[in-house]
Amino acid sequence: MTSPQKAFIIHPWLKQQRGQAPLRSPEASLEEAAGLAHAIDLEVAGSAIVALPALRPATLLGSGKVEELSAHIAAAEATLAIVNHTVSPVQQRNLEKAWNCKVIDRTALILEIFGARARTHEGKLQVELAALSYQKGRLVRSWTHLERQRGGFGFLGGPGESQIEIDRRLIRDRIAKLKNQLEQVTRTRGLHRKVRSETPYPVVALVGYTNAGKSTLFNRLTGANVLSMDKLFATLDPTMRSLALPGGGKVILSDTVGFVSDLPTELVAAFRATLEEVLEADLLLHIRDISHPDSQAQKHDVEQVLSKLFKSGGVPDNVIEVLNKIDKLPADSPPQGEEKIKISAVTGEGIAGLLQCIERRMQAFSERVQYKLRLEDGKSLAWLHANGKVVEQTVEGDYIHLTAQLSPENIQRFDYLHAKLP
Ligand SMILES: Nc1nc2c(ncn2[C@@H]2O[C@H](COP(=O)(O)OP(=O)(O)OP(=O)(O)O)[C@@H](O)[C@H]2O)c(=O)[nH]1
Ligand SMILES: [Mg+2]
Repeated sequence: MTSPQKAFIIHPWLKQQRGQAPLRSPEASLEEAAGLAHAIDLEVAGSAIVALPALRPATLLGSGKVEELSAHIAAAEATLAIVNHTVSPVQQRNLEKAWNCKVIDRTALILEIFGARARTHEGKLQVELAALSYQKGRLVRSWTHLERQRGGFGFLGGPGESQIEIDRRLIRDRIAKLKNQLEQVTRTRGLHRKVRSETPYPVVALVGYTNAGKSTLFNRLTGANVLSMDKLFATLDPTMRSLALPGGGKVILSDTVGFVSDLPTELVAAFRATLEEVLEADLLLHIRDISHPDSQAQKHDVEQVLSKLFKSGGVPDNVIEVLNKIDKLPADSPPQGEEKIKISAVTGEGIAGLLQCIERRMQAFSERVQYKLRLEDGKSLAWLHANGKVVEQTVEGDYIHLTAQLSPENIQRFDYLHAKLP
């Protein structure tokens, strides 16, 4: 067995951020970066928090710091430096020269983890797309001044076409191909989803920060055997199983990729299809590791991703917060979230209450009704979407025909409201 690669982690801490009350301490951010490194089996040989008045365009950090760190990195015998920030291609090259080792930024690190984790065809396509989008952006900026002229052969692109243009085109072609393939996978998935929406089972999705315990809970509830481990981003590919509720109802439970602060935009874009599953769920359980020192900051990050995904400017109201890992809380810890659901996915404490809560919420979709609305009646349509589950919707002439699942109370409410509309 080869010994793990040694990495040195640097967390740049901007002085201007120190004025605001930060959600995470720089120490916590550094620790999370170390967790990310562990997730791909790197050995953390050393680390540093670097306080900065401002970021330097050429080297990110000040020259004195760069030199000082060079000695630390050498002493730690690290062959890789991870900078827990965005690093421009120019900065990366300069730092690599100064430190005589490979330098990667936070985005590249997360991409590496995702690359190592992807198992399904779709997952692999998504990660490759994200990695190429990242690379494309870097190619453009980093190579422009070292363009190599290919000269006039003419068979490797047009005469005089530079290497950078060829590379850029290859990447572009590959990206286009990947997007095509992904679209196909997504379409198939859409068909599956349609089949699912015809079965009257609502979908409940587990969301939350990475390592919060989503897969552990998923396994406990469904008897599945999804990999759960004490490593960030253990799950990448979504999994679904049916879950029988104590009152006899049934839902489809979905486990999926976790979130992390500053999720690279390339990844969010590439994982659209996976995240869309979350968007279409009837109910979201936001699983939180309540024993984590940064629990509050993690909640904030997850809610930000959710409100971005839903374009709602806030947390949608079909989200229930579930406080997990209560078995890890010290006995004398202050009570938190009295009205919240508290569980331990490991010991099973609180699970019965959670199931009851899911059941109660699912009654909102218990009756199937059909409506015919005027095309311009956006208000009624929006109401149905907000208060029930619209399973089918077709437009015919001036009318929308739709099938929805609603609670008996909401059917009455809708009939009342709908009748009153002009
Ligand atoms: N003590 C305790 N540990 C838990 C509990 N739930 C999960 N864990 C542990 O937390 C770690 C992460 O659990 P996972 O279920 O893999 O977390 P996840 O949310 O699926 O993580 P990602 O797939 O990375 O997003 C594992 O080591 C679990 O054993 C709990 O209720 N109590
Ligand atoms: Mg998981």
